[in-house]
Amino acid sequence: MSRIVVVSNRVADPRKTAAAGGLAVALADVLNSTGGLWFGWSGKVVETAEGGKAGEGTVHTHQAGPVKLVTVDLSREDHDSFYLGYSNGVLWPVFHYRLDLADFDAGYIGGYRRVNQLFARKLQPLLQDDDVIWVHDYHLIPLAAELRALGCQQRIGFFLHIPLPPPLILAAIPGHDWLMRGLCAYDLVGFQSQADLGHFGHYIETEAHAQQVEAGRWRVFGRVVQAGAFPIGIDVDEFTALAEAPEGREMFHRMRNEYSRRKLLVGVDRVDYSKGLPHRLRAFREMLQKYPETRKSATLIQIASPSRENVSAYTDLLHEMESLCGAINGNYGELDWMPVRYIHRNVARPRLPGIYRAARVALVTPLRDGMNLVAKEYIAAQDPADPGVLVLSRFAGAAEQLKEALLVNPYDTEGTAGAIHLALQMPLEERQARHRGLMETIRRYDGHWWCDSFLDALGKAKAEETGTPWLRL
Ligand code: GDG
Repeated sequence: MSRIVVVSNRVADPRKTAAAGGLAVALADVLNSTGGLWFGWSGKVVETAEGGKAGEGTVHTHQAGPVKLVTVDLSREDHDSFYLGYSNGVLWPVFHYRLDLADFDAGYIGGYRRVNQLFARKLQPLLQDDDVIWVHDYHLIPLAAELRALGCQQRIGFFLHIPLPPPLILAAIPGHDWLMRGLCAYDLVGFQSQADLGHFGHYIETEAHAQQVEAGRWRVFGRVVQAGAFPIGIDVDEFTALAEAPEGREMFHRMRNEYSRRKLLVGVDRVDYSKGLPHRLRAFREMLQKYPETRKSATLIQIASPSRENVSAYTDLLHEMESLCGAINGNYGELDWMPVRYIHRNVARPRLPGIYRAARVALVTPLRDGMNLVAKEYIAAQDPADPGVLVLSRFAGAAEQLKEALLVNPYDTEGTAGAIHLALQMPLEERQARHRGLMETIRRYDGHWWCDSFLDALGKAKAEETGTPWLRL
């Protein structure tokens, strides 16, 4: 089997996957078994005066068991324009349908391209002829084109963890044609859902006159590109084991004792505007208002782990969350009952399954989400004899797969409030039947299935290139 080279913005030590989570577990397996290489940013920002020119980064190499980790530092200038500016100030909002939050500062794209060129320059000398390269996520869309420009002939696949919006939204990005041309330089492009794959096909057909050769294959920009939907999954066994481990069990019992007189609802999200946190709180408030019997009997624990706090849209969101939680607790709380527990901290991963298992209902209600792994983790952590209910946004990629969840439109406050109420009341038999169906799906399409099916398709992708230069800014 060929060596697998994974490239992503951040790199995790495959020996410490319990801390890093599902994606790292799935990737660690293939990396370990092929003695692979994982390449990305070191997480270190070097002040330009100290580190010299933008676009020059020191490379660090670590051997983590059979896997080689290679990371590169970024200068302040590159980090700010590549990471904060273009990746998280343009691509993240637009790909989540939030044109209103995008900052189309023309300067950012230069930094984005420079860092992709830096990655290509530093990675290329480390590559072997029969390596298979798997690039991850929106930070690195032009990487294949940059590697090709340096003469790399290896098979290169790309997986987009976030949604791809419809063509008219994509077309709002200045330079979208360059970006999408870069995406088509891969041999295989993977999306989370059929909806995203549909948007890709629609974009290249309408904007780039692509011709479909067969299902999932198009002739475009002088070559053939293949694309497919590979919904990401979790390692169900790893997560169930975590729920049964001492820390998971201890957490479960603590929560059950602490909230013995209430039904718990849980939300676990990075603080991000795509997650629909204020909408969720408003729906919960609406439920308390509309169904007074739920007052004193339902408590929502919202874990909101800090994320990208140096991007301004996130600061506004934090203020909105604090004021909504304060208002709900102030207006509805009693001396012996607080409706919302808002925890703006990162909770240690081994504790999460216990919290999920103690919760009768999980609220996973993003406004848009590539997949949403919390939905799958919640299902995996349940006791099949007495499982909780998943309330899931129809706008999460996971909704294409998790049909037995209660699907909601998070923009519809009343409708979501009604679904949360229904979830709290759901009889045991129905909860068990829904949970069985959900469990079957997350087991069949777990993290290993995701990795294997993507790499299998990449191995079979027929690269037909006719030599068109990829990048013209
Ligand atoms: C992107 C896409 C796609 C959250 N809070 C804590 C914590 N978490 C963990 C969860 C889960 C992960 O973070 C979040 O994954 P999601 O999938 O829900 O969301 P994103 O971070 O936005 O991920 C998404 C994903 O990539 C994979 O392709 O599904 O659509 O946006 O594992 O458990 N973990 C710990 N403490 C916390 O407080 N330990």
